[in-house]
Amino acid sequence: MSGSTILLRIDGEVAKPRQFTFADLEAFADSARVVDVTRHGAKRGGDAILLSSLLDAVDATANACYLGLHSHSDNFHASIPLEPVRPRAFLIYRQHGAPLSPEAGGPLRFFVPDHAACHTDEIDECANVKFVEHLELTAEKGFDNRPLDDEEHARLHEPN
Ligand SMILES: Nc1nc2c(c(=O)[nH]1)N[C@H]1C(S)=C(S)[C@@H](COP(=O)(O)O)O[C@H]1N2
Ligand SMILES: [Mo]
Repeated sequence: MSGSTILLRIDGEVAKPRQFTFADLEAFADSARVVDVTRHGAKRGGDAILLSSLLDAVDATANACYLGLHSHSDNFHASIPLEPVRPRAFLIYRQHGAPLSPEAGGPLRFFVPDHAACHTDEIDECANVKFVEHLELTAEKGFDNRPLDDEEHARLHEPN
């Protein structure tokens, strides 16, 4: 992956849709960065950019009520209420100074501290979308194919 590869696009209910490269994420101020995400419960470590700082950069509109998290590479999608996660969620993008590895959910992984257990709430562990390429802000709940029960969940995590 080169420094100019686009890692993320943010669109939908935003005034200024934008794409971000690794260099763009590195250019955020220190106040936008979470250093060592294990302090906030993320198991695999790394550093992150706050969701709120990314949303400020695209100027999310007042109509933005849901956050769509899309991984097109493995067709995994979640749509969660924005307001409760906006101040605390972040996108993990770097580990040991390099882009986050696919093994850790990279190049970008969404993470909400204090998420609920899998399929017990809209904001659950399953919403910590790995390989996330696209954030889409919407007024209504959008497409979501997270597992709905234990059986579906077990099938998703089956080695293939
Ligand atoms: N892209 C993508 N993200 C995903 C998943 C997935 O299958 N694909 N599984 C989700 C589910 S159901 C859970 S419980 C967590 C598991 O995170 P872990 O692999 O770090 O344990 O990732 C979530 N993020
Ligand atoms: Mo899950």
